[in-house]
Amino acid sequence: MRSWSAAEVPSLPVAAPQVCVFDTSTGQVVPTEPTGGARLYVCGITPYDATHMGHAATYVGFDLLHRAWLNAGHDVHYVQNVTDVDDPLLERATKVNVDWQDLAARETDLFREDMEALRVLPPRDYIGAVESIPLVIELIEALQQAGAIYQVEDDLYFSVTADVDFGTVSGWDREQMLAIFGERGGDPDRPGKRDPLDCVVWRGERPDEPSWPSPFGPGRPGWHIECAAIALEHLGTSFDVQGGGSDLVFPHHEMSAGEVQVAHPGQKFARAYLHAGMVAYDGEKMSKSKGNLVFVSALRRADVDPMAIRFTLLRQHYRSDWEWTDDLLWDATNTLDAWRLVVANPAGAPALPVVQEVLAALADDLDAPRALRAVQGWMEASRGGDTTDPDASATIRNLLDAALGLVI
Ligand code: 5CA
Ligand code: ZN
Repeated sequence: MRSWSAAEVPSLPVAAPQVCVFDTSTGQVVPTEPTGGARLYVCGITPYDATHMGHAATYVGFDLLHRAWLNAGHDVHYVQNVTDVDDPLLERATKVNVDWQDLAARETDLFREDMEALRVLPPRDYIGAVESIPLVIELIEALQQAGAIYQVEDDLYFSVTADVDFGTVSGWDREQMLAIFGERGGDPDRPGKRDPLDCVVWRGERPDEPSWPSPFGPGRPGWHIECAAIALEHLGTSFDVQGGGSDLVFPHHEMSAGEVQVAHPGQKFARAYLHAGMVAYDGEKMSKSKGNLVFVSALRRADVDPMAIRFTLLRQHYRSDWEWTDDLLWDATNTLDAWRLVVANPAGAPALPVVQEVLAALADDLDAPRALRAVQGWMEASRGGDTTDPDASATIRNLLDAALGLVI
């Protein structure tokens, strides 16, 4: 699939330190140690509605990792999927009476525009589920060889017990898993399953649903195997970071990891699993299914500066759960205006210590709020009359752009 275009990343006077991130599977901040380029997979959208602030926060969060690695001198191989065939997309297309492919294409285009406006650096490989069906079939065949697949009516299931490490991504116990599996696309109560937690990898053809031919009969891919197959093909095993929102910890990331690890015994799926916090609105998680949404595209149409949207998102730590309010956006808009007035003067307080502090904050589990506090301190010192650094403003503007994707 076509990705979107990249904003230029200015170079900085010093390199960023080694990037450390909070890994869900170990519950610790761990150093990333990319060898031969950093490899990142982030779960992409299911394109049945426009990009909301929750999506935007997640992708801006991982954009900080992308930028931190670039600033540390790594080449970054970033892969993202588009779940362009799945139950929620087909259900919405039927409900609004549009062709599911047209709906997916339209919403994916809008997502690309939103990402460009927010200066989120694009993935090198932007890959749809539909175009990856041959990869999914290949992975299911490998899992069959490993004895980890069985059939229930026309559907194929992955046996979670085949993965000796099952449960180590989320760290959840069975009870927690069973409590949530049904809410997140699973079918724990289906008769004929060997384990209630087993997940569908190939869904046999149903009337009025799209299907593709396969050695297992016509059907379509299950959700988790889509990301497993795409990540495996484009990044290999043991890539550096698997990412997404915290709603994907279980079952999605647990299952994707299990499927790859059973097909490739002895290998890890990813070295670290990063999860962004959930953005709420009106007291509940912002979600397409609940309809409590603030869309990036709607704000853009209302002439809101996309940098003010990005600034609002950056003021929250990527791992926190928080609630979007219009006041946060207005406050970010006012602060940006004030910052722009300060950098209109080329001279300011010494910039180099700020560069170092911002890069250190981002290398320490992508702490954008700490980075922004350092910049705020520089703004106050400069506004207060410290003009000892004649080119400080240019350095600070480059820093904001390179490290935080903010153009002021
Ligand atoms: N296509 C799958 C992933 S393979 C999917 O979850 N799509 S999605 O459109 O529902 O979500 C896209 C990304 O946004 C996921 O990483 C998800 O975790 C994240 N996300 C969804 N809702 C929120 C929210 N309210 N706050 C933060 N992130 C969110
Ligand atoms: Zn995914």
